[in-house]
Amino acid sequence: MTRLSAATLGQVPSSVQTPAYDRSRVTVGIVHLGIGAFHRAHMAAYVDDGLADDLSWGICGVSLRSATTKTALAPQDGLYALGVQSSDGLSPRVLGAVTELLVAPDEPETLDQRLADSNVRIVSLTVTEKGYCHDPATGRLNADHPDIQHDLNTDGFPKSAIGWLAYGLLTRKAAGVAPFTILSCDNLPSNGATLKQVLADFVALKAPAHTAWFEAEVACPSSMVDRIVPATSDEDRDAIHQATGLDDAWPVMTEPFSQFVVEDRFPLGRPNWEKHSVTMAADVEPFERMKLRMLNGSHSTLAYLGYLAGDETVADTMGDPAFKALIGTMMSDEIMPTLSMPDAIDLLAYRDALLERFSNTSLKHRTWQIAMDGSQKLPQRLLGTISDRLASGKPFDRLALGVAGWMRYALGTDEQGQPIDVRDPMADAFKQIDTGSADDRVRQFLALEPIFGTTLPANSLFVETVCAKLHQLQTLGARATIKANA
Ligand code: CS2
Repeated sequence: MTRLSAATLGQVPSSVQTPAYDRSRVTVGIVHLGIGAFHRAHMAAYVDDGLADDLSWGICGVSLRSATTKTALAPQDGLYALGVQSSDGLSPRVLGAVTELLVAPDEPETLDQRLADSNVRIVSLTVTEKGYCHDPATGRLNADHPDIQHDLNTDGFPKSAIGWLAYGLLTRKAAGVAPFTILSCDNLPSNGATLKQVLADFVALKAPAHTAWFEAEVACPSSMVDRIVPATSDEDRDAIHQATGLDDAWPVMTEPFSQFVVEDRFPLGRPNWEKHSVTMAADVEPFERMKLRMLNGSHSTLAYLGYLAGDETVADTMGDPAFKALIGTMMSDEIMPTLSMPDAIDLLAYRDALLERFSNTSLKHRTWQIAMDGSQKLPQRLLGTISDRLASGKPFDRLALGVAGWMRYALGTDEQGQPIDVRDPMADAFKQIDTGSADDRVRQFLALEPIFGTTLPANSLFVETVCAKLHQLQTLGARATIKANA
């Protein structure tokens, strides 16, 4: 079988879109930390579009831990297929924007050189919520995080994304090279500002003499990123092989929808994204909040309750009319009133499009995958919305059910008594929650301050509502609870 690579790219059928530029002339202008499936299906596609106009924005894709992406893609010269799946079938495209791959722990010197290179003008990152090593409730650096402790105490190369960003910035400063622009592409509220604060906290501890310079000179624009990208399966690899005639060790699969809203603040320049369907905006925050609360808040609620009810994928959850109604009403009645959007945005249409996207049966997006890292996701997906509802004296029952669903899931045993593989940086703390009544358990969960802070747990209406929902889940089970709350 022939493997996809620069040498075999010409064998791809003409119906499959391939890079519309001379890849051999592309130079690296972007270093991306966290070269996982999401980046490869989202930002890399916009960068690929822009390379036809300017060859100086190639991507050096960096893995901060494992070598699996490089092992899969280096023999393919960084090429891979993006499979867009809709009810009309699979439409693949080969992307060429990633021209170099690095594994930080294996080749730190090369990463150091790249970050110092004045041709690199953007360092972007998709390291997931936990990669920010912060306290999700406050948005500040968790200086006790083991990787941050390592990075603060070493004179050598760092481990964390935060450590690498600071390292790269300080190296450039020492060499008189202007700082790169840092573009966060993670699902965090005000992701640019959050990143800047976490980095400022780090710089204040690591290089206090440089805090004023960091504050004044380093730009961290915010972005709203949206595209559903399930983990790739062997079935997907087979489908890509069928469609392209070539073997691809790690294609990425996605939906037709894609959205990228970027705050336009790039002191050293950027690709001409506005020509390629990116919304360049002065203020991204309303879009971020809309997406985090509507899409991701719904996703997490679907993931926890759906997993407990035995739904393997998000599309399966939408197969239950009561569940679909519950999520639709949660969005229109409990989330939408908390959002204030520019006039051109029709939130009801956005909601309906989300229900459609969640119903895409050709995407196998596992509830278990979305359920991961709940401790890092809950504040921006559900808790902020609940705080706003409480402040305006409005009901928040379905949102509270989402929180109770997370608690029921995080207890680690499903409704058949089988263990749940709970992946979360705080999983050890969940194991300490003992088997008491629903009320006892809720109180123990709410004592986890990095997630809940101190204000919500002191609100008796919030506590009572979550207790009632967890009690319902424990006595009726997830499927009947969904029906009762639809
Ligand atoms: C999902 C997101 O895994 C998750 O937590 O909610 O990855 C979601 O698919 C994306 O944010 C969609 O843009």
